[in-house]
Amino acid sequence: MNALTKKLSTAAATVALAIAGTSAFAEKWDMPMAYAATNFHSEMGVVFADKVREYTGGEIDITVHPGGSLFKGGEIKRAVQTGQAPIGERFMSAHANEAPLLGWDNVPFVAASYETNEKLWAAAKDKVNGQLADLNLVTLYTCPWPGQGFYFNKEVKTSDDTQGVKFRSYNTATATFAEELGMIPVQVEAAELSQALATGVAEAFISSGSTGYDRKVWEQLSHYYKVNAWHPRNYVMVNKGIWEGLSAETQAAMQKAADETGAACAAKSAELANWYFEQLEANGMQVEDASPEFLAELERIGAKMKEDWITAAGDDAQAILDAYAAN
Ligand code: PCA
Repeated sequence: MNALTKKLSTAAATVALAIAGTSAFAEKWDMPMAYAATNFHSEMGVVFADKVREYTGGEIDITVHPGGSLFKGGEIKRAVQTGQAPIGERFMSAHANEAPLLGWDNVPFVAASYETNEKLWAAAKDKVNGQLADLNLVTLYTCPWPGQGFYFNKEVKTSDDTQGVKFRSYNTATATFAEELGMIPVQVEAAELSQALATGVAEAFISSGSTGYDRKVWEQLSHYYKVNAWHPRNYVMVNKGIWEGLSAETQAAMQKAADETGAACAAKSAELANWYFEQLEANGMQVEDASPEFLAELERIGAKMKEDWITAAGDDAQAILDAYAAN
């Protein structure tokens, strides 16, 4: 089956389900995911699919397509919104250019640990899910990446060393961050990161140890600076119309699978965070804390980005930060 026929057959299955409005027959769902098959997010996607099969008694049969193989990362949300794929996974803050509130987990230094990130999600959840519902999406679970830090091909002590560096960004906030450091941002999906580094399209980026490990970036890069600026989340979403066509029983079974998988995925992320750094080091990279001077610069930029986010996302953003601060 080529990609087009695959998409068409998924669309046909989706339409059939929407028309039937019932859960009386086994339904095959393709689930596009953006990251490497061996990445924990993708492995947890498979765990989720297995649980859904089990808890729905085989009624919903999800096939995971990792690595942007069915739809590229940047296409997944639209595919699910339009029902071309009934379910999919995407990096939430990638949508912040369209809906600024969805950048809630990408505000530097607001929630720099797993624990505080969980608290921030608790404060943000209802508003974020409401925003996604407006985009015709129902969130089933979210899962944090390890903390974000900087990769370079040289030692970097302050922004004097970052001027003119070609920087791979993964959303508008990281592009802004790069510009504030005098770098030149270019947006590249994780699936294309190794190629971007190998061809010189990018020579630095911000991410977790996880993506550096997946993409073997030690082949081009030498330094990783831990910053833990934020823990951005992926989320698994379902087309709202398709979700509403499921019986309450099927919805509950899927939500149970999602709740269990979301918790397991967050625990896995925390468990692997340091292991990834060890792998970067074992492959010759220097993994260090950012210098106090560089960190102070990043914190200054972060404070400005927080204000920009509140301006862009409005009262809801302020309400999320207030609720977070109150807990
Ligand atoms: N890895 C993803 C998003 C955040 C992360 O840690 C990436 O770099 O695309």
